This record gives sequence, structure tokens and C-alpha cells, in this order.
Amino acid sequence: MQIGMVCYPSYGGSGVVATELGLALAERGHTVHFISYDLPFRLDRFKENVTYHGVEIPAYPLFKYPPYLLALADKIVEVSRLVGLELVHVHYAIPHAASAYLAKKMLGDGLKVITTLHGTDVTLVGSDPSFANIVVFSLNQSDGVTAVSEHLRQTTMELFRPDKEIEVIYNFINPQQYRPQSPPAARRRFGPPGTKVIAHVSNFRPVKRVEVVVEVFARIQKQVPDVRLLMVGDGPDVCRAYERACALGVRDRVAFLGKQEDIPAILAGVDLFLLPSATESFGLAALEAMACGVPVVASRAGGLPEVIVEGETGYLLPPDDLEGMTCKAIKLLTDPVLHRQMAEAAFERAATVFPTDLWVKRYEEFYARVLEA
Ligand code: GMT
Repeated sequence: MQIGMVCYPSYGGSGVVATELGLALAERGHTVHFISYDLPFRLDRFKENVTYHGVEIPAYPLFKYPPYLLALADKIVEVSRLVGLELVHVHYAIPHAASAYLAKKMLGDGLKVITTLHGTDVTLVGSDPSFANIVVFSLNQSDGVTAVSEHLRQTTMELFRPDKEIEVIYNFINPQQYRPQSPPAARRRFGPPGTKVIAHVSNFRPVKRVEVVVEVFARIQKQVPDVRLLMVGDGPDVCRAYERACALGVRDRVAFLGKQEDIPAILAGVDLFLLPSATESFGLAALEAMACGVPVVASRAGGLPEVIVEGETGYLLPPDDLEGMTCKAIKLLTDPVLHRQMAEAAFERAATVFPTDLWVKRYEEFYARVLEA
């Protein structure tokens, strides 16, 4: 199959999923054409059957808001004419689904469009009145729509009432890449023997509530000696987290690592993952932690309960129950038997329910159905 894959190239769950999907499809013999404004960050070396096509917008004084939607549509048309794309799979509805619709029309309807919803394209950005009409229109015009969790599927149906079926295809991890490492050499880098390490990985947007991560950590460290917090990632709220750590007197116990590529190497030295998001359509970061054998304490919000099994692979608390999150974290960090059980269950669930092969096959089957329709 000749497949166009449209995504945001920067650090972020939707770009990661699109890139890993494209790479896995290429390994299975398909030809995958990534189309984006920059090289997706995991496509940094030559891969057979994979091509990257950059979208460029000429600078012009009139363009206060560069028309990316149009430039992307034009690039999809160009690539399609060049290689004969059978379908274009867009990740994140805004503006990708609208660009794909336009490209399809320019190609005389000879291109199938699949849209995968990732979360904020529906829950935060998409439901804004500036975008709501175009989102529902683009969904209705897509030949196939998928969502990364049942919760996101239901939310989309309630918010937009599209006349399209939405198929749930979960996110996935590569169990060869994300796995527990023994002995975890990384641990030594984060503190002396006996140190307990807590991690948070995100894009530091308000929805992630990074100040709450620091707040919960500050409460934990009052009762657990020798505990450290790793804050991994970058985004608009880094300074707020930093200031909170200073204000709470825990700055010396918190390491701000910024953007990191080798997340498995970091997770190898971690005891607990904190994800107190306001909402999370899926929570790929939590799945990555679980795959590395790290139990998760997270919000009972969005699709997180579809990933984390309460009391088995971690704990789920109401987003504002900071005391509850603190108690569960302390319980896990101070009970080695419970920790081992949860770490094993987390790894087991990630490896058996969410492995790449399983979900890439589901996408392949979905593509085939859309192409046949
Ligand atoms: O806002 C983000 O967290 C980034 C966003 C993205 O598109 O990169 O993440 C969303 O998609 C991920 C991949 O499907 C999901 O794992 C995240 O849960 C989701 N984020 C939210 O729903 C807040």
C-alpha cells in the first residue's frame, strides 16, 4: 500500500504514535510517506520504504497567519500525484483532516482519508467555537475515523454527534524497546543506593498539571526519605513547576531534564510514574512507564482507566485528590512486595494488551476496509 502519514513532528503523543505506526507499516512492506512541516523526531535515520515530504509556506508580509492548511493540502496532492497514494492517514484533526479533505477533492475524490483523533483535537481545541464546525465537517467527510480510546470515542460522539462511526484503535508500544531493564543501571545516576525515584514525562502543557506533580512530590518527601523527582520534557509550564519546587523547598530534590529522546533508559531507573492530568484521552506516557515495569499513580480521568488497572498496575484517583495520590505513592514506595507485584503486572499488561504488532494489524485491517468500501 502507498500510504500518506500526516502528523505533528514535534514531541507529543500523536506524532509519536503516527511515526511508530508508519515505521511498523514500512517494516510490513508498505510504503509510507510522512508529510509534515518538519522531520518527525523519531525519523532521524534512513529507513527502507519511508520517505519524508516537508511542507513549506513561503514567507509573505500579508501572511500574518501562514496558511498551513492550504500548503499541507497542496503537498498531499503533490505527493499523491507523484507516487499514487491510496490513502492518507491524518493524526490530529486540526487542521490535518480539513487539509486532507481539500486534497481529496482536488484529486477528484481518488484518495481515501482516515482521521485519527488523539484527544485535545476534540476535548480542548476542537470544541472551541473557532474550530467546532470544521472539526465535525472534516470527520463526516473522512472515509474512516478512529479514536485512541473508548472514552475519546464517546466524548467525540457527545460533543460533535458526527454521522460517522468511530473505531477505537488503542495506542501501542514496542515491547522490545520499552521493557524493564535489570539491573537498572540508570538508577545510580539519579541518587545514591536506596534512593526512590519518581518521574513525570510530558509536554508541560496546562492539562498536565505539572505543579500538582511537584505538590504531590513535596508531600511524599515528608514521609519517604531519599526520594527524587525527575521532570522530563519541555513546554509552557516548566517555569511554574520550577517555581513551585522552589516555593515548597524541594528544588534540590527535583531534576528538570528537559526534552529527552531515550525515555526507556530513564524509566529503567524509576520506581513510580506520576500523571495527575486534568484529562488524558489515552496517556501514552503512562503506558510507556508500565511497559518498563513502572507502576503509575494517575488521575481517574479520560481514557486513563482503559490503560491503568486500578490496584493492579497502579492507582487512579480523582484529579483533585492530591492527598489520595500522595498516600498511594507512599504505599507503593514503602512496600517492596506490593511494588514488585505492581511492576510485574504493569509490564505484563503493556506487553500483552498494547504491543505494536497487535494494533498495527488493526490499522491495516481498518485501511483495507476503508479501501474496499
Ligand atoms: O496534549 C497532549 O498531551 C499531546 C497530545 C498529542 O496529540 O500529541 O496527546 C494526546 O494524544 C496522545 C496520543 O494519542 C495521548 O496519549 C494523550 O493522552 C493525548 N493528550 C490528551 O488527551 C491531553
